[in-house]
Amino acid sequence: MEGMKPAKAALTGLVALVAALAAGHLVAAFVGLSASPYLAVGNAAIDLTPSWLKDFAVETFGTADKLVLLSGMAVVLVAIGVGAGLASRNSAAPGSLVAVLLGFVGVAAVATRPDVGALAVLAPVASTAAGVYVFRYLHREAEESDSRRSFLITAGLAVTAGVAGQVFGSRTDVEGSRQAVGPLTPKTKAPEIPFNADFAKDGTPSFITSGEDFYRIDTALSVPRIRAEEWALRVHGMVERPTVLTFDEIRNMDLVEETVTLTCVSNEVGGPYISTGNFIGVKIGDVLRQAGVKQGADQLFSTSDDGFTAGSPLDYVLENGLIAIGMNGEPLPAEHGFPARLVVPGLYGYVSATKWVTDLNVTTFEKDQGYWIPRGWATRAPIKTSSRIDRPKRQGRVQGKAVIAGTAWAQPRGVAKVEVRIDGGVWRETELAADVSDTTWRMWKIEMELSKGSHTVECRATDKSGQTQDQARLDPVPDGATGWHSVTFSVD
Ligand SMILES: Nc1nc2c(c(=O)[nH]1)N[C@H]1C(S)=C(S)[C@@H](COP(=O)(O)O)O[C@H]1N2
Ligand SMILES: [Mo]
Repeated sequence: MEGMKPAKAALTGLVALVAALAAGHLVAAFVGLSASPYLAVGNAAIDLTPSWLKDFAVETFGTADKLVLLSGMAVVLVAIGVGAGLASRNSAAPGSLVAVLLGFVGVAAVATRPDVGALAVLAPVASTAAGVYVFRYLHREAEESDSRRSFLITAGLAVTAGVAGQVFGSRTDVEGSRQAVGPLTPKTKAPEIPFNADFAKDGTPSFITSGEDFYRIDTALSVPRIRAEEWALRVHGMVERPTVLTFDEIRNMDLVEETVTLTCVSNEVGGPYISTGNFIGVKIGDVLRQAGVKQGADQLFSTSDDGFTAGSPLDYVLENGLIAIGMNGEPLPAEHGFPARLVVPGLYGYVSATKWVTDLNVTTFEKDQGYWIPRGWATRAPIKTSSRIDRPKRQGRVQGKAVIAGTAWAQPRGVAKVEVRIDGGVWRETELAADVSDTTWRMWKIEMELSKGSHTVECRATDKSGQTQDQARLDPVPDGATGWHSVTFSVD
């Protein structure tokens, strides 16, 4: 045998690879989409990524980090597929071996996924079988004069299988389930947001963030798709009466509505990971007191459907935490935790705000550690008093009088004062927008007559306990960034 032409050999590897991924994706549609080898390997990679690399990825790509990861994996896989094809010009053995080895990686990744059952390994097994079979088949066909047809048909079948998997896998009708929830009527409504709670006209965010604009941070490559009818919340651990609550049981309890600003610990100074919503739900305290918290417990350990965990100080969440089922008058958006999530004003999201929550374990900090703790983040993380300049933008241009505006937050202490200074001069107090609640952000603005040319503005907030935000520049790791936000702009 003289060996296959390189282009054809490469194509053999590539089509076999696509067939393998597609077969896995199709089977995953029936055993849980996150069993799809591609997604499972991606998710495993996220969980295994060292903290420094993860921090780098978030810093560099922001919330596009997942897209970057999936694209990077695609590039690596294509290289492996092409390489395996090229290495198999004289025999199908090397390519078959590569398919089996990739299969092992897939099985290992799926077997360690917390959100799929035992049947899930069928997906990577199907992937491996399809990869080996298609590779050997195309390898044989390649010798025929009319091999083009076989390649086209196989590639077509593979793409169809992959698309079918995606369609079936996403068939869980989350939207339908959200619609079916109907209106959520809180017994106590959040106070009406006054019209002067933001300075949106002057460049601050609007006080309430819409579902689409709400920042999104999570480790999930595919948004968990859970119907409210199939969802339940287990309450257990150091409690007298462990219970399981259905969605209907929760919605029929006394619902409260609270306006809360959520904040991410990985926000850089001046960063965007902060938003405010009207959350509807039940007090965590109501649920836990019904279950009867035992002496000695100090942590509420919450777990999501996809295996993310967060540990919150028990005393604090008993008083302040919500099991939220609604946001801004509607059931939670799927990306923000439908059917239910935790919301604890005053704590960063990673130690409190578990989305798609399915399990509440009353425990101790000694015994259990949340997802981010072994990855270098602090166990206890109250929100730091902070402020941000939203206008002018960096390198922005201002005509005439300069309006400087932004937001400040210090949940749950509340914001008492925001000051700005220009070019390191004297601090000047800004005008604060209406004070909605100590658990929300507060907008501010100031109008200034400035000389033409370049200027740098800095801001700093003081909370209601009298604490002014730290000037020292600290990175987000391990418990939130500090430092004054500064923006350089020019006056024309
Ligand atoms: N299931 C799950 N819940 C999660 C996370 C996650 O990775 N998985 N991330 C947390 C973090 S770090 C933050 S800041 C908030 C963000 O909530 P949002 O995406 O609704 O804004 O969710 C928290 N809840
Ligand atoms: Mo976060």
